[in-house]
Amino acid sequence: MQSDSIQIKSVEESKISRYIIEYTMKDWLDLIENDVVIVGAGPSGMAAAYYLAKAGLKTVVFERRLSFGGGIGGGAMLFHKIVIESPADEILREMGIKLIKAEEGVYIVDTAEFMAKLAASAISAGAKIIHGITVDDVIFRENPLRVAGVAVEWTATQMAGLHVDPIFISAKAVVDATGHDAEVISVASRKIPELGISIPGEKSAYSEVAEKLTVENTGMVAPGLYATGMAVTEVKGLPRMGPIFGAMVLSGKKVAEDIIRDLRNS
Ligand code: 48H
Ligand code: FE2
Repeated sequence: MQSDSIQIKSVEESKISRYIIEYTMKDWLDLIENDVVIVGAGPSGMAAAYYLAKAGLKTVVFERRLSFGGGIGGGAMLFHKIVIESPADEILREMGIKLIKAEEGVYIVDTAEFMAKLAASAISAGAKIIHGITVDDVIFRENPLRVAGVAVEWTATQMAGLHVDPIFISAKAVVDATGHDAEVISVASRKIPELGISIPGEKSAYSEVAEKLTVENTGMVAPGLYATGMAVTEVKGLPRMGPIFGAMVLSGKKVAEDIIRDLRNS
């Protein structure tokens, strides 16, 4: 069967498979060693990835799901608008995200546009985002004591409950951007008690102070291990802020600035 109007280049099935495997494996070989591994492609993780990659650091984001955005897509009660307040609007403007002004310094954004353009900005800046991967442990070193990378596994393998060992990925800095559960810091605190991390857990809502506290407390929690976004509220015992996202992108920017400074000084 041949059509006269459209000439689509034919590619054999075996070639399609070869290209996919060959180019995926090239990437994976390159992903073994990184400046920064970010766990979670929510608002804080993607904002961090954008600023880290923009500064020239080799940055990879591992995301458990097959989508970007974390809690953005669900918004509040599944409504498709979210609230952003100054000065976070500057970050969104930089990424070309449309803002509707609700009042001085308070803006409304579409969830789909926010997710898509955050991801596009991080990728265009040079960050790699890999979907369908769950981080379930960290690598550590003694003398000096530090976190030196992560253990990764297919999310599908975990969901199937199969006993499959992970592979290890090294990084000079690991960022927990996993949201409310602070999964990476939680596993590090449990399995490496020498790090001295104790997790008080997030408090109930107090939006007016929560955002400022979350951004201020963003940063290193142990050598090589950083918290951003809602992971900060969990690890530092801060109140939650509800469906407002300014602090998430500001926290992502702050963790990036801290890592850039720390890696330059080391
Ligand atoms: C790989 C993982 C793993 C893992 C989780 O929840 P997120 O959106 O996180 P933040 O902190 O960037 O944003 C929080 C925001 O969405 C929110 O919930 C707010 C502002 N709440 C306020 C309130 O009061 O409730 O994204 C985390 C991402 C998700 O995409 C997860 O799938 C992913 O991380 N993830 N990926 N390995 N172990 N754990
Ligand atoms: Fe939340």
